Amino acid sequence: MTRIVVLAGGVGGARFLRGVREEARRRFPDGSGGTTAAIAAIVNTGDDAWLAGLRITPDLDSIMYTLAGVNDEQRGWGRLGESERVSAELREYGVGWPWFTLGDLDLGTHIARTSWLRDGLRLSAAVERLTRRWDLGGVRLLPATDDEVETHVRVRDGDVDRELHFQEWWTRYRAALPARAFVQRGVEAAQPAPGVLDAIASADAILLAPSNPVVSIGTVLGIPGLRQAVTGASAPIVGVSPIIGGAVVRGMADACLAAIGVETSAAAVAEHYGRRGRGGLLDGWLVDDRDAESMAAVAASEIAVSSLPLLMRDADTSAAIAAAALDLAGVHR
Ligand code: FO1
Repeated sequence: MTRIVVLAGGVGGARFLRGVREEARRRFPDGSGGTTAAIAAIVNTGDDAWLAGLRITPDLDSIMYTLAGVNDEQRGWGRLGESERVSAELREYGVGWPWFTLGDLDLGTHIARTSWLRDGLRLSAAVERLTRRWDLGGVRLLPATDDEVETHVRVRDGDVDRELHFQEWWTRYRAALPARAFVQRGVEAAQPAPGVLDAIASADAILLAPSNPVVSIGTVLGIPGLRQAVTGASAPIVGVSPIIGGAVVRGMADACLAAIGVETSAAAVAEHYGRRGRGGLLDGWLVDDRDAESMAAVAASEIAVSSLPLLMRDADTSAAIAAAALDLAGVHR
């Protein structure tokens, strides 16, 4: 059985995982439309928050809804056919964040998760129960950690420094307040969630989804022991550039890159991840055709590189990217 591990954040991670699943079905068919491959997503939980008494886990939910086929493809988050009657009531009561909408169907997920957490389940157990309801086509979702590690953003607001929860910076201020630093609160005491280290150790390929390199992939790798497990694994590590044509595809990832002094380019992100064996992660790197000029720089650091269209329009384009990543990882049929 071929084991594929994907480190992922929200929307980019969700679309890429849909492609990995589709390509696995083609490359390792099980004869009934599924795949014999085992796909495990190790998902960022740094965007998570307590809101209106509920535990919200945006990246896990984006991936779950997308793989279940019930996601709002246009908006990029939340449920298809959503309504917002409860959130209107919450706003009237002044409960929660008025700039962060919890849809009625989405609230079903948050209430179920929170009730299980209140019963004493760990996040990974709650995720397992939530995903049991949907058919994710065999993809296993693992939170990077069960511990509450939330990303906060240190911003300069006028002449004062203050820290905002990532979601406030991202959704209320649209990342417009210049970020001076990202802080993962509580990360020192955090541990990888059950199953994470085993999945990494037994992987045949480890893929970095085209998610935010700083607050998604970076946060996953920042969980103590995780980066070492990944760089020490026997599997090749291949990343997919989240930068296309020198720009980010969606979201405001360039604001995050700027905050850590990384140029918004396919080559700069590869350099940021670094060459495996030289303190970095990458054995391979996929760039978009529009960034083909960056291939020489990446190849110069002995990272295998190939180019193809990286805009994930649909399952086919996403599957083609997954195919290129698996090829670069040397995982063939
Ligand atoms: N993003 C927004 O821009 N506005 C929202 O009101 C919003 C609500 C929301 C509720 C649940 C959820 O899981 C995600 C939500 N998001 C919203 C997206 C969220 O900020 C992103 O999915 C990630 O946290 C950033 O990658």
